[in-house]
Amino acid sequence: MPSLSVGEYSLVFNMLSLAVAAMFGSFAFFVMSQKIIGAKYRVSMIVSSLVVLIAGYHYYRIMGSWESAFSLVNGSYEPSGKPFNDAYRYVDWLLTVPLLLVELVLVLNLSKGSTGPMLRNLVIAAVLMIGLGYPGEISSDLGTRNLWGVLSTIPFIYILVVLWGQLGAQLSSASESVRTLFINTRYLLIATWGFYPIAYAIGTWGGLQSAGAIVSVQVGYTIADITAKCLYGVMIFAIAYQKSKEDGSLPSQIEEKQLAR
Ligand code: RET
Repeated sequence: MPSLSVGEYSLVFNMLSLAVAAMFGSFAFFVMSQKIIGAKYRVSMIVSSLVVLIAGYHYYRIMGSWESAFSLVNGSYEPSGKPFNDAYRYVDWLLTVPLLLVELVLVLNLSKGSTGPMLRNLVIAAVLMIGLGYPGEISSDLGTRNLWGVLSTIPFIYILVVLWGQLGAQLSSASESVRTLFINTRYLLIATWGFYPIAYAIGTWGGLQSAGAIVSVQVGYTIADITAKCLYGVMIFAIAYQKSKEDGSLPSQIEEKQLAR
């Protein structure tokens, strides 16, 4: 670990703290939101809640690890000798990426036969993507980082192609408002998931183990995680709400029907 200026150290610390707040805040919202959508879509929101709860815990631990990896000496943050634990992030992705895939595929509400095999392939690809990325992440050798980075990109592209196609296939049958939501989800998916390899590449090309590279990678992954988990969950909620409204399964609509009887 290099030594960091107070500004560099604090930028990462404050971003991690923001992530903890965003994850736990989203957890509360996703739990409560289940009451106002149709029963069919609730599993999606339960999965969203799980994702942000797991991530909130991991961010809390990452923050602790960041704090103990440095100590303030004469106005700058020097490495304390305790390693900064990058494994929290990867273990977090290992758990949350498959859950995010489940969440998205469920809200698509595909036919029973096609959901299972598609999810299985996506989850295998996600595990490969993360498992292959980790040896590169913890290496400070340029060649090793590039090799594992490229290998990890293969399953990454597979996931994006499948999801992009599946979301696209829904467009023709969806109503105008659900279609807009799907189109936005597609862009959100590319923009947020695409951010991870970019942050990784900055870590590789921005001067291995330099202060700038380490700070950029941490800030980059944190912004990507807040978007991919919290904002994404809100998009899934919006789709679930709109679809429930259209098929008349909103709890408020059911209540009205019962009153009218
Ligand atoms: C790595 C290594 C370099 C190559 C690629 C990567 C992709 C990581 C991704 C992570 C997504 C995480 C999400 C978490 C949300 O909970 C591993 C950085 C392609 C896409 C969506």
